[in-house]
Amino acid sequence: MTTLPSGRPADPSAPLPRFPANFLWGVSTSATQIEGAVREDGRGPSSWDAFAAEPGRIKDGSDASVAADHYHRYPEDVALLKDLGVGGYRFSVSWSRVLPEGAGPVNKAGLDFYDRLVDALCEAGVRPVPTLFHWDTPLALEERGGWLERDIAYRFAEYVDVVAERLGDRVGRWITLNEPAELTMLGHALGDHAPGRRLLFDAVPVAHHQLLAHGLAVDVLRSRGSGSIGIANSHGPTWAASDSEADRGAADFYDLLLNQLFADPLLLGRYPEGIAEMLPGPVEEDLRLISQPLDWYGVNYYQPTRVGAPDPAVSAHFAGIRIPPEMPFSLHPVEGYPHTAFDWPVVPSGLTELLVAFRDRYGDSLPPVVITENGCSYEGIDDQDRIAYLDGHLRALHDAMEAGVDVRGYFVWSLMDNWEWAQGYAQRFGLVHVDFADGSLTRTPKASYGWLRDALRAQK
Ligand code: IFM
Repeated sequence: MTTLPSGRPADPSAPLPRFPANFLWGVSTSATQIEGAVREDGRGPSSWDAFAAEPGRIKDGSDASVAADHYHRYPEDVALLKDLGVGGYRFSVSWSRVLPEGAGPVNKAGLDFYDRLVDALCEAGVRPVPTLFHWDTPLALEERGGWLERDIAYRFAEYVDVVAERLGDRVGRWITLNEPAELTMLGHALGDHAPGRRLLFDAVPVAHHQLLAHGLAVDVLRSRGSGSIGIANSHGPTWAASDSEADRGAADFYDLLLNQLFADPLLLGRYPEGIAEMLPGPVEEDLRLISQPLDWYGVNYYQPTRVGAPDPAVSAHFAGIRIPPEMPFSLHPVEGYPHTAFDWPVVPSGLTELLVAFRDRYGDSLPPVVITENGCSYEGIDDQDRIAYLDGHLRALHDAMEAGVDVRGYFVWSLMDNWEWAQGYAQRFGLVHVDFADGSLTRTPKASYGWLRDALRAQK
């Protein structure tokens, strides 16, 4: 039996604690990572298509042009969701499938795809939970400056209106954006993700423009009658590498970048000190839009980060991310915990710590929380490590609820193995194995799929 770092032995055969009867159980995916069909039915190119075509950008040299071919195989995938017994399915809508140029003419065939998917989900009794933007910026907009330009927020709102008009009669819950922190930091500050810009702190406007886009989208969705809107932000505890003042200062700064920069404007209507002066435009006015009340707050949790003062010897490279020496911090290994195949530390108690800290920081301004992503990369179909991971994190989530955090749902990342961005097909996050090696893309439910199905049945 593995001992999980919370100090509790993981015994995934022991029943999970009971979650509330109306708790929403689900799984998540995103368009670029599973759909494929990138040149079909009028879809326009995205920033990730262009990025993957640049030599050396993707670890295994792959691209997402076929991915898991969900575009054609969605009926089989919906059947897997139904059999799993989840109540919700979080997927993303590809902006460039709906508006190939990012703005202007609507591609009816692209919208038809999501219409069919939503119908199939409703028919299967699975609630559709679309994310309106999961990193795949239409290339035409990217070439005009993308998220560095304020204009993109308004184009996003127009696109959201098109999607909401078509799907709003069957979609009850919307997610505006996925992980704006990663698009800002990995895509624009460090250049490891599309669009590959290395702007360091000049990337901060990208954060603001995404949050503005979120606020405008909330307006649009409300005007279309939606009463359930959230965002999926990635958060994690930040641990100082040592007790030294320098390390604690660096950890606080990292916490500000990863957590407060994206949560404070939404939940408190202000930016954290130290950032405000880097922001463009009429920020005060924008903040009124950005901080409109949400129905729930989505948290993607994977791991805590150990942070120290700048130290080129430590973090020239860490967990696949290059930290340039100019950054005012270094990232250190989180030792004493198991690690996934992606080398991410497995720290279930970090989820409890994070949620309790959020409740303490935001108090009544924090709406009910939904865990919109949590999962791990492991090889193999008999994935006992993934079972231990999910079991440990669900117990940690329950601990947070017992400590008084209002949590209403939990979505596993991910339904199936997929294209893990700059890592290509090397990292497998799925409950369902996809055979990329022989090109058949055969779906095979893993042991974790069976475990989750049984766990969900036991909750009924
Ligand atoms: O695959 C990603 C997903 O697209 C966003 N959140 C983290 C996942 C694992 O890296």
